[in-house]
Amino acid sequence: MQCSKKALQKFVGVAALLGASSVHADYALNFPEPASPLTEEIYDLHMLTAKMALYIMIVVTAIIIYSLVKFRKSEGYVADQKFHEGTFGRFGWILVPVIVLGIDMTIAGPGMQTLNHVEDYSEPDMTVKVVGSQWKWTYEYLDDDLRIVSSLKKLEPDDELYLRDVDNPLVLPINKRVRFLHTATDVLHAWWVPEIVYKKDSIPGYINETWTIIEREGTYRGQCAENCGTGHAYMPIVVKAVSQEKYDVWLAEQKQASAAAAAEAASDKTWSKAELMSRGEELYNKNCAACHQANGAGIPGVFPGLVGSPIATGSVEGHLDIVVKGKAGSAMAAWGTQLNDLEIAAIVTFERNSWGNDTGDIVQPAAAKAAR
Ligand code: HEC
Ligand SMILES: [Cu+2]
Repeated sequence: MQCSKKALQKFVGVAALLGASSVHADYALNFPEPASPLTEEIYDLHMLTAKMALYIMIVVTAIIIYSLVKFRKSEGYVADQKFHEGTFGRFGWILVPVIVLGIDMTIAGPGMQTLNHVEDYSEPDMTVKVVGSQWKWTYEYLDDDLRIVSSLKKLEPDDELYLRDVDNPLVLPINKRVRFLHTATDVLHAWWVPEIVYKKDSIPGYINETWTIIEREGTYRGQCAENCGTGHAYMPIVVKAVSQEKYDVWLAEQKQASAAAAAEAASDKTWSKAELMSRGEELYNKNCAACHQANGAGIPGVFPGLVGSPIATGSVEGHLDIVVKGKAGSAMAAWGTQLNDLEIAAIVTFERNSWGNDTGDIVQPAAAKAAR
């Protein structure tokens, strides 16, 4: 009795844990409704194989149940010792593989066709380069000279979109053929949005290609599908598909904003410490806190703390150097390619005057420019 009581306690404990767990998932019986011709084909293929598996299961289960009932020993059934001499016993071993092959061919036909469509690299209407990094996505609109950095939106665990929302979604027009070029800056990632596009790995130094034509306006969500380190769960994907008109308006706004930011960074204004600190804090939390932590303490043994660190409290040049150029062979990226001079100056000023670091240094954009 003692034992089963313990087991019961364990069960109740696990059930309570599961019940209290605040992480939500979309529970549905099937895959999400596809929104592009190719994902629709893939979905149909899935339905075809699932249906065939179901039919086979029904037939096999029926034969097993029938045999168990019909030929049971209590009915006095005696096993047929001459089965292999009958016609079925002789030719059944040919018949069964023929049926199996027939089933395989039925799947292989549409399967081949879908594969051909996956590899159909016709001329696109627009191209987006999708770059995976630990732990965010960067989208480069190659036809429009626009870059968007998309990272996890911090939400409370009880929020419906916890771990599924980003600050800047990828915005795309519907009914246009979009080509995605996939690559990564550090380790393998995979950009996967099941409703609109199939999955291919993002590999540092290589370019992979996928394509889509989104047929319905809407918000489509996905996740990185290649285990890429401790922040793997923190790089969700959000694609917003809108009409061409809305897309054009959005694009014009984005271009204007990025031109304004570039002009601001290039101006030879001297920034005050307060301005740099407030910008720096925001940028630090967005870009650096995933590894170095919001309190600057880092994660011992993995990501160095910046509190009193030799570089963050040493020479300004050394500090700018590692932020601009990164550290080869480590997770520390070269931020010079992702942030402008003003942004780098603000972050470095912030790191040098926060969490008890009190170098008093005010780093101006010109210094960041010189460090490139
Ligand atoms: C993906 C994780 C990651 C992110 C994000 C990241 N870093 Fe780092 N950082 C590292 C690692 C790892 C090192 C240690 C590199 C080495 O020396 O091997 C490091 C080192 C540093 C150092 C030197 C610390 C010392 O004293 O050794 C500074 C300064 C720094 N990072 C600043 C930044 C800034 C600024 C950002 C944001 C713009 C940032 N890091 C974002 C991982 C990260
Ligand atoms: Cu990833």
